[in-house]
Formats: sequence, C-alpha cells, structure tokens
Amino acid sequence: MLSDELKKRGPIRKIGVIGMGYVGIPAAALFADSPVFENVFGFQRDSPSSGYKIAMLNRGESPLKGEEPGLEELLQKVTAAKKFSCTSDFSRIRELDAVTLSIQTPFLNKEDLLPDFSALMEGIRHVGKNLSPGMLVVLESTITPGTTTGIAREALESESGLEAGTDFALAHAPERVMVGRLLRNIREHDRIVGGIDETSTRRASELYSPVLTTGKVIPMTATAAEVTKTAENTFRDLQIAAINELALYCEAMGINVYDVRTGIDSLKGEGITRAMLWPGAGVGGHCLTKDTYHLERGVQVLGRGTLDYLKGEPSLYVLARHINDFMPTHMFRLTLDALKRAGRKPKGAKIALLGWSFLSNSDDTRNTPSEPYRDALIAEGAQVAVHDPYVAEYPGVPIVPFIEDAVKEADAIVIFAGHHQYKNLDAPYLRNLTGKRHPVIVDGRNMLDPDTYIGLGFIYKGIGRGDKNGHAVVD
Ligand code: SAJ
Repeated sequence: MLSDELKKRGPIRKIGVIGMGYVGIPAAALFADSPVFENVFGFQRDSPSSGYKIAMLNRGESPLKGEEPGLEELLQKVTAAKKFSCTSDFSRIRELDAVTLSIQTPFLNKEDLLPDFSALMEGIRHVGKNLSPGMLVVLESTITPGTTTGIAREALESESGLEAGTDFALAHAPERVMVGRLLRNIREHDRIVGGIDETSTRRASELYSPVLTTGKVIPMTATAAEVTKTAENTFRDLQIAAINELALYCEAMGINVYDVRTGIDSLKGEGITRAMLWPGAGVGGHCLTKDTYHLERGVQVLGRGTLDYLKGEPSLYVLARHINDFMPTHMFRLTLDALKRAGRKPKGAKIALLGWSFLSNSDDTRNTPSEPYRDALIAEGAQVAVHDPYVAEYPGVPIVPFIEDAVKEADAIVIFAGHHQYKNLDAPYLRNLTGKRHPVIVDGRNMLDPDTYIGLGFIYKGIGRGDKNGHAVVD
C-alpha cells in the first residue's frame, strides 16, 4: 500500500528538481529555502547548449535572462547554506524523497501542433531508473490531459518495475509562473495539485504547502489538473478572440471598439463580469498559442470518441485560435488599404515595423505575431525595417537599434507591440523622418491618438477604429 510506503519513508526531506529553466530554478531555490526540507538537487543535462548552467548555479548565480527580483540573492543563500546544488548525475535521484520535472514541452512544428515530449520523457526515464518505494514524482511541465496517468505513469513503471499508486506517488502540479515574477508567482498563486489518487495528492500537497505564502493548495485529480492548466490559457485566448472579433465588427460598422468596450465593461454588480480584454495585432507567446491544442488533443485522446458536440462544427477554442492568428493578416490588409490610399503599392514600399516581441515591454519573441505580418509584406515585395527597444536580435530578422533607422524614408509606420516607447511618439518628427506628404500609420495596440496623425496628413488605420479608418486625407 502506498500509505504504508510513505509512512515507512516519513516526511519529505530530500527533493530533486529536473530541468534548470525558468520554472525549475525558482522552484528548487524555494524548496531549498524552506526549513521543512533538508536538501535540494537541481538536475541539469550537461548538454552543449545548457550544461553551463550547472557551474553557474553552483556558484549561486542565475543563468536566467532578464530581471528576476530576489532570485540571485536566494540562490546565493541556499548554495552558501549547502541546501541546494546542481548536478548532471541523475543517479542521485535514488537518494531523494520527492522529485519534480519542469522540462519544456514545445510543439514539434506550427503545422501539426503535436507536442514534443521527448525531453520530458528523457527526464521521466531518468526518474524511473532511480525510483524507489515511497518516492513522490510530480510533473510540473504543461502537458496534454491524460499524460500523467498515461505515458508518464507507463514509463515510470516500466523503467522501475514499481507500480504508481502502490509503490510510489505520482501527481501533476502545473507551473503558473510569468517571467519577471517567478518567485512571487510560486509563493502567491494558488497551486493546483493533482494526484493519480488521493494519497498521491496528499503527498504532493506536503511538498508544495511549505513554499506557499498567500497561495493555497487546490487539490484535484491529475487529469483535472492538466485540464485546469491548459484550459486557463485556452479561456484567456478565447477572451482575446472575442474582443478581436468585436474589433473587426466595429471597423466594419464604422464605430470605435474602445467606446463599446468601455460601455460593456461598465456593467458591474455581484457576479456580473464581462472580463473584456484588449483587441490587438495578434496573440503570441508560448502559452496561449499552444495550450488550446493541448486541451483539444486531451479530449480526443482521453475522450475516446465519447465527446458529444455539435456535428461538423469546429471547436470554439480552435476557432478562437484562428481568429487571433488572423489579426496579423488583418494588420497586413489595413496596411495595404492605407498604402493604396497613399497611391503606393506594397512592392518597393518601405515599412517601419515597430515591435518584434510578442508582449508589451518584454524581450520575449516566441511566436511573435509580427513575424507572419513581416513575411506577408516581404512576399509582396515590400522592404520591412524592424525596430524593438527590447529585442537585440532575432534569427534572419535584422533589428534596427534606433527608431529613426526604421522610420527614415518609410511609406508606412506599423505598431505591433505596446511598448512604453511607442506611447508618446513625436508625430511631426516621425512625419518629417518619412519625407512623405501622406505617410501611413497603422496602430495595432491602441497606442496613438488618431486625430493627431490625421491632422498631420498621415493616413491612419487602427484595430477596432471603425470611426477613424475611413477618414478624409488632410493635405
Ligand atoms: N494579448 C492581447 N490582448 C490582451 C492580452 C494579451 O492581444 O488583452 C496578447 C499579447 O499581446 C500577447 C499574447 O496575447 O501577444 C499573450 O499575452 P499574455 O498577457 O497572455 O502573456 P503570456 O502569453 O505570457 O501569458 C501568461 C500566462 N501565464 C502562464 O501560463 C503561467 C497566462 O496564463 C497568464 O494569464 C498571462 O501570462 C498573464 O495574465 O499575464
């Protein structure tokens, strides 16, 4: 019986975290900082691309890019106290009471949207080979519903010869961290903890409770935890798609979507919420662009054909993905319409693309919506100069350091990211830089005041600005 094995083993004292990335590192540091636990190993493959992290972490230095408040100090503290060390020797897993896996699960490619679990399965096999009775295994990676009780459980059992739920505890506790707030998120967010059985859920709760400050453990089954994680991002993507579609409607009806948003949002009262998000040039990142497809695969695999749904209709959530992925195309069409009004064809035109990262005031470029937009313009023979104050480089895409380098002689200026710097651009200065009587300006993130630009002779287009997009050109 698992409860007997856990009783024999006693409370969790020694922990392992596999995958020293932006999820594993803060998790390991927080476990190590808890007086409840005795020792934490961070496991990192000594691979050419990330083996360097091992030495860095053992010096108490964080290999993560960008600001992570408190992380470096915490790593210094726990390494100095010899409560945390990093190793590539996976055989040391056998010394542990609990091990978590925070290994990335990217999609193989954008087309078939099949997740690449190879790195995660390699980590799982390492655990299986070193598993002993009474241990707890927790998957933190974002995974397709059905993975914990499916391929993960099977791999652990076949590698170890032990049985999940009888000899060892197995659970899924999805990460909910945002870069820039890693430690705070782990301490303050509620933690979904889903075991393959009650005993596993309880054991996993013992592991996470000590690191939570304001957050609480929310227990459920492993599969419910997998669905919670993927669906919480699916719903955010859906909310964004809902207001993106409304923005397109408002453009077609000649009204300002932001007036409508303010109006709808004014409906207040107990339990009344419309959770209106913001329309924009598209949805990027590695969460919202993927998690819907994890959820969809989950219901196909686990649902085993028992799903009762509208015959022949696409999933609402996949349709939401398609609407959000349409927004860069809409930006492309707005640009071409405006160029046409300026008497220009895209061929040979110069476009200043402002914003390459997928998120405002961030350097994160994963799945940026700016990329399909740039590709479409280049296919039309336009020249695209990309500027982004946070992004220094991107494979195959030259990024100019100064906005002037992008805007000089440009036929169109197009805003894709809501970076602070783009909030108060100097319109007359920009117009002079273009050297055009009627330069185009396309605002993908509601950063600009349309009348300022229209009054200067710009040809303006804005997402959701049906009230301005057909404006008369001012000479
Ligand atoms: N976006 C919009 N309109 C909005 C909000 C976002 O177009 O109203 C776009 C952004 O420009 C970006 C994309 O959507 O291109 C994603 O933005 P995001 O704010 O959702 O940021 P992410 O992708 O980093 O999402 C993360 C997720 N966190 C985790 O997975 C742990 C998500 O669950 C969080 O809700 C989100 O951060 C957050 O709220 O900050």
